[in-house]
Amino acid sequence: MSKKHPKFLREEPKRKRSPLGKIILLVILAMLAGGGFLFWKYVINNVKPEVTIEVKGTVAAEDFLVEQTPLPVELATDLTAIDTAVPGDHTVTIKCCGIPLTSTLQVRDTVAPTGEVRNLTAFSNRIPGAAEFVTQISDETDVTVSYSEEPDSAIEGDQMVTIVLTDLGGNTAKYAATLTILHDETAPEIIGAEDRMIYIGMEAGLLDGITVTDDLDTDPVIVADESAVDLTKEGTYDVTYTAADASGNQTVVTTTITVVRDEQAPQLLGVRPLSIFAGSTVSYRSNVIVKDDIDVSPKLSVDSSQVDLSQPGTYPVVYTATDGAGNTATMETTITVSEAPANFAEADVIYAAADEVLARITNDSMSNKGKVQAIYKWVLNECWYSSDCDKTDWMQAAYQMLDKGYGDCFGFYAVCRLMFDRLGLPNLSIQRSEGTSRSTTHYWSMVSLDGGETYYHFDSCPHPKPAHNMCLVTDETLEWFNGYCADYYTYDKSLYPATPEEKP
Ligand SMILES: [Ca+2]
Ligand SMILES: [Ca+2]
Ligand SMILES: [Ca+2]
Repeated sequence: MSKKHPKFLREEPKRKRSPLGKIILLVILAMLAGGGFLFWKYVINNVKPEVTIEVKGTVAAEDFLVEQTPLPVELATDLTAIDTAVPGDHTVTIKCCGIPLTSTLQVRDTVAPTGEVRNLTAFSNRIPGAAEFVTQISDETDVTVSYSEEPDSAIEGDQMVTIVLTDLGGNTAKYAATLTILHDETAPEIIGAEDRMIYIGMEAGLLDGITVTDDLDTDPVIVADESAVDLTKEGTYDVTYTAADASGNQTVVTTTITVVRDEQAPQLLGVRPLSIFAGSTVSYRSNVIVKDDIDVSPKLSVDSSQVDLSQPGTYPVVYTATDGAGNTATMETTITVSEAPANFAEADVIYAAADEVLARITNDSMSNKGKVQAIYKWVLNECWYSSDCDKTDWMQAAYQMLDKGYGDCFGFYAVCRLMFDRLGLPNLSIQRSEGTSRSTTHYWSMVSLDGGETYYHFDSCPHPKPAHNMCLVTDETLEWFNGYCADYYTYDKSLYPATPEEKP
């Protein structure tokens, strides 16, 4: 028997994996599969497709992950650059293990706005916008205000309106309010627009003292059109005032402005030294008048601040006259206060005595001229001349004439002055100038019959010269009398108005 060579007999053993190898292989495969799964789960699929936040909310990188992971995760997008105050979508890139993955950040406004509304009253031509009803709005985004339905301007009175607040997220809130519509068809009224005079160099102040009122509009407007006025040039110019209410009703008033030049100070007339008894009252303004070349009513002010009427003494009194252009004239005089005598008569007693006489000799139907003539006649008939007359206080001298019926020229002047005052007739007191050819003084009055426009001389004191009447006479008459009786009526004419040339 032949022996097979083992070389040929021996079959190739089948190659078999060892169990350990299989296990290792399986483990490797499992590891690869698991790694892939983990990679998919914790890297590729671990980023949320979208993330939603409320406006003005905050968001961080981990908010984009489905599951938190120890793997390196970082934001490739700068979240601070995203405006979260406005609703919108933003692409955000997150790098997981260096792999960029995208998500969408959804910024949403889901909360409706809130607000406070008020009721409104409006004119039919000025229907307010919806927003005017809203006094306060609260929301995280911008809110628009609208009517749910436009108001009907034809409806007079109240109507309900619905105000709608809508935010950027489309959320709405509705509020009810009352709209009261006024139909105004009456134009405003302009008060105080009168022709005026303005001095060159002064502010026009065209709206000074002018008011405008309206039946319904509490705040009507007024404008003055002064385009035609030249305040630097004398002349008369039109000024048009236009007032309008909120409904467009208009009132137009045209006035004229006279621009005048006034550079001359007013004239103070009748200022002279005053003399009274202590305890008496004094009216500084009576017997003083102010005349101006332009201003028909210049102002008079009196500074008697240094006077003490209770203490005998001589005090300064300063008169200042000011015209509308601001020109002023000043005159200083004195008031002498003397110790009152025991038989001093009170003012009310003196007034009563004068009024009693006036009631007898005058009546309401008489003209001022008639009343002045009645006084003149009464004095001539009822009073007699006596040198016994104290000149310290004209009121006391007047009372002596009324009570006892006598006095000197001062008494005659005083009692007539008192009666003029009681009748409200403007009058001035005149005293003969010192240093004339006459050694004595003399007193008389000027009296006005026309409220202070013009003055005439009046002297009721008897005089030996026959056939003269000094009731309401002119400057010329006084001059004529001086021709017979030198300096009898010589006085400082600069302190008194000239009389008219004709007798009244
Ligand atoms: Ca909102
Ligand atoms: Ca009106
Ligand atoms: Ca003047």
